[in-house]
This record gives sequence, structure tokens and C-alpha cells, in this order.
Amino acid sequence: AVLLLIVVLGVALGVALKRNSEPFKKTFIDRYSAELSMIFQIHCGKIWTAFEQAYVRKDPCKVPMEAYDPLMAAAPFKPACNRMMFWSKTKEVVHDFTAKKDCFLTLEDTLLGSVLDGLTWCGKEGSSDTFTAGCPGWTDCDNNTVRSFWNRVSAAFADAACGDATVMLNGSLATPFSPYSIFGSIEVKNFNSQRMKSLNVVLITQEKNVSNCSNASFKDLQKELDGGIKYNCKEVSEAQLQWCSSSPETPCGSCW
Ligand code: N1C
Repeated sequence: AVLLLIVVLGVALGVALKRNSEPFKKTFIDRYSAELSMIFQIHCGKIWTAFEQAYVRKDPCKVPMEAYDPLMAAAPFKPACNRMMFWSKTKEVVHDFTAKKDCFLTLEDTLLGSVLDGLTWCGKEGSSDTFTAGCPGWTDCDNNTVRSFWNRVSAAFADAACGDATVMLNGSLATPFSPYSIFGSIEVKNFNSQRMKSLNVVLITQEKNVSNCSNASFKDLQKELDGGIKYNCKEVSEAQLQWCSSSPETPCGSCW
């Protein structure tokens, strides 16, 4: 009976102690998250200010890409060697693939890229506001708010590329590598052979593929590449890509 009493008392004490630790745990977590959210708000405020100064009070057709330099300084990219993925005219296929298979990192997987993907914004002379309607379109003028942003972040993203980088291009186009695209006009020019070992082109083909790896535009691409960077090209069907992204056992390196 004495033994039973000791056991019962022991269990009761244990329960009581656990109960008592619950409010302590709550205090701990509440204080910790209050502290973190304060740090986050200060950080977000700084990034927002650096972002906003690029275009606020300006003619939305007169925002050069350099206007976003302070933003890039405030929110630099962490390089992800061997995992960086570039693309041109293949946005959906690429993101469909990267969403299912955690092998590659696109600009939209970075903090800045994901926050602004799909958004439109601009300023106006004489106003301190940010507008989301009535802004110039992508091709209305060269130095528009949104296009200059993508030009600037793409330049920084390409500059950070290291090891082996990959680009997915569209084999349904007669000119898969276009010197007028962001990839052709900005990213390729910012690759740095001191950091980057190779560029691997993955040419996405469909049933009726228009181009292959011997397409003339790839000669232009190779000419643009900084001397020390190796070049490879591989044709991969969209079906194979989809098959690979939906089979969890297939390792990243065996998709093509
Ligand atoms: O002009 P592109 O392609 O060659 O630009 C793609 C290239 C990628 O490698 C990205 O790193 O440049 C970067 N990039 C984006 O990350 C991005 N996200 C959303 C460029 N443009 C981006 N967008 C929007 O896609 C942008 O607003 C513009 O409308 C398109 C450009 O895509 P593209 O011509 O297929």
C-alpha cells in the first residue's frame, strides 16, 4: 500500500510540474516571437525603403536599372553553387519542375524574386505613393519601373552564379537563345568565369520541335560566354521532364 501511495504521489507530482511548465513555455514562446517579429519588421522596413526609393516621385519610364542598386545592397543573394537555374521563354515548365523537385534554385525562389513575381508597380512625379494601376507595360518604354527591376535583380542573380549553372530554353522557338531576352542581354553578360565553371543548356522540346542543340543561336550564346566557362547543350522532351519531376526516386542528376 505504501509503495502504491508513493507511485500515485509521484505521478501526481509529475503532472503538476508539467502543468506548471506550460505557462512558462507560453511565456518563452510569446516573448521569443515578439522579439523576432520586431527584428523582422525593422528588416522589412529597411528593404521596403530601399525598394521604394528606386521609383517613387519618378516618371515610371525613367527608372534605370541602377535605381535598384541600394535594394540589391540591402538584400544580396546567397549563392547556391551548382543549383542555379536560369530560363528564357520557359517560365511555366521551369517552375513546374522546380516546384516538384528540390534540385534547382530560380530567381523566383529567392526572397526578392518571390515577393515581386507577377506584380506591377510604379511611382508618379510629385507623389510619394506607389501605384499598381496605370503603370507602363513591359515594352512601352525601356526604362520602366518593373522591367528595370527584373534587369537589375537578374544581373545580380547571374553575377552570383557559381559552379555548374543550368538554363532551360524553349525548343519550340526558331531562336531559342535571343540576345534581346533578359537571359541573353543581361544574365549571360554577368556570368563570371572566376566563380562559374559551366553553363548547361537544357533545350525543352515538344512533339513538333523546331530547334535542336545545333541551332545557330547557340553559336551566339557561346560567343557571349566569358572564355573560362564551359558550354554544354542537351535536348530534353517536356514529357521526360514531367515524368522525372513526378518520380520521387529519380535523383536530380538523372533527369537529363
Ligand atoms: O527575358 P527572359 O525571359 O529571358 O528572362 C528570364 C531570365 C531568367 O533566367 C530569370 O533569372 O531573367 C530572370 N527573370 C525572372 O526571374 C523573372 N520573373 C518573372 C526575368 N523575368 C522575370 N519575370 C517576368 O518574365 C518578367 O516580368 C517578364 O515579363 C518575363 C520575362 O520572361 P522571358 O522573356 O521568358
